[in-house]
Amino acid sequence: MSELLATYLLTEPGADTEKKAEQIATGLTVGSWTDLPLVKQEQMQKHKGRVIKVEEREGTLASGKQAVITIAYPEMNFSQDIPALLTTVFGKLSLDGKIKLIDLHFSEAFKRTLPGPKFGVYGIRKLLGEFERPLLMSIFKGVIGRDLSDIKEQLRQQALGGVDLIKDDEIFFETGLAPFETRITEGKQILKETYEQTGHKTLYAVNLTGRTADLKDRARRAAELGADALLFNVFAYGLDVMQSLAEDPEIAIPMMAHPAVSGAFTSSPFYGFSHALLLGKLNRYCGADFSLFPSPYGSVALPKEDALAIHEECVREDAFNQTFAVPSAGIHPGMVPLLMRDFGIDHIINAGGGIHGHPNGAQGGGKAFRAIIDAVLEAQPIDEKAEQCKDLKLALDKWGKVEAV
Ligand code: 1AE
Repeated sequence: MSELLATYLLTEPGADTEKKAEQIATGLTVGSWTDLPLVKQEQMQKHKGRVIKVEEREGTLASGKQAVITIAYPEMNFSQDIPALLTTVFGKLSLDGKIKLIDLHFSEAFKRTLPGPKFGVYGIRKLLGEFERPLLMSIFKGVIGRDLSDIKEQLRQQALGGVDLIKDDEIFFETGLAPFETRITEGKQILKETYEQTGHKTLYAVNLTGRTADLKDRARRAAELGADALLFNVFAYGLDVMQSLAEDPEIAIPMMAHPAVSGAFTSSPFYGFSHALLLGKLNRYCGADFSLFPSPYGSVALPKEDALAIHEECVREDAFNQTFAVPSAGIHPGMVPLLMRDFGIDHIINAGGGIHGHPNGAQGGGKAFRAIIDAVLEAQPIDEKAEQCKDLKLALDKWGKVEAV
C-alpha cells in the first residue's frame, strides 16, 4: 500500500508527544476529536495514519520543547492531487497550535502524476547555449505607469548589458498601457535586434496575471505568440494552478515561480511550511523551471540554511528535471562572490535595483555583473577586474564589495 510521509515540527507539544502524534495520525484519517465506534472496525484500519517517528528536542530558549514527528498517510485516502494531499496532511492541523510542516515524502506512484519542470536547468541552458557559468537575470523596475515605449527601451538597455534573462516585475499587471500580448511581440522584436547587434541571446519572462479561469487561455496565447517564458505568482494562485499550466502541452514554455505571498506561509519558525518544502520541493514537483526566493544577503533575506535548503531541493537527484534556483532581492555585483560560493554554477543571479541603479544605467549594471561573474570563475582578484572594467568599478564604489571567505 502506498503511503505519503509528512514530517512536522511541533513546538510545545505537551506532556505526551507520542500521544499527540497518535492523535494526529488518527484524527487526520479515520478518527475525530472524540471516540468513534467505527474506528475500531477492521475495515477502517487500512485507512488509518501511522506514526513513524517521534523525536523530542530541547528547542531554544524562545521556542521551549520541540519535537519532530513523521506520520505515514495511506494514499488511498485521497485523490492524487496537491489540494487533496495538503488538506489531508495539513488541513485543519495547520490551525491547531504550533505546528509546521517541514517535509513531504511522496511515493513514486504519486510522483508520476506530477509534471516537474518541462525544461529545468539543462533545458534552459540549452535554450541560451550557455553551460559554463551562473546565468544573469534582470528585472524591469520603475515601469508602473509607463507606456510601451519606455518598457521597450528598458528591455533594450537590459539586454545590451549582457543579461541572459529579463523578467517582468511581479507587481506589473494589465492596466492597458503595455498589454501582455504587445509586450510579448514587441519584446521579441527588440531582443531580436539586440541579438543581431551583440550576438548575445536574452529571454524575456512575461508576467502571467488575471483571474484563474482566464490563465490557460492567456498562457496558450503567449506561447502561440512566441513568448520565451512565463513569470507566475504561484502562491497568490496556488500550486495546483501552476501544475495545470505546466501540464498543458499547448503551453510549452518555461515557468518561472515568483515567491510573492509565500512569506505568509513560510516565515514563522513555528507555523506554516518550511521554505525548502514550499519554494523548493513543491515548486519543482508542480512544474517550476525557476524558483525565485530571497538570498541570505540582500534587502529581503532568508536565513542562510533556509536559502541553501531551497537550492538543495531544486537540484536534488530525482526523476524530475532540476529547477533553476534564483536567490534574489537586493542583489548587487559585490555579492556575486558570495552567491557563487554558496550556490555554485547552476543558479541564476537576479537583480532589479542592482542593474537599474548603476551609474551607467541598466547597460552598465549588466556589464558590471558579467565582469564580476567572469572574475570569480577565473579566480581573478576583484580589484584587478574592476581596474579593467569601469562599470564594475562604478558598481563596487556605489554598493561595496562583500568578500567570500
Ligand atoms: C525575491 C524576488 C525578488 C524580485 O522579484 C525583485 O523584484 C527584486 O528586486 P530587487 O533586485 O531587490 O530590486
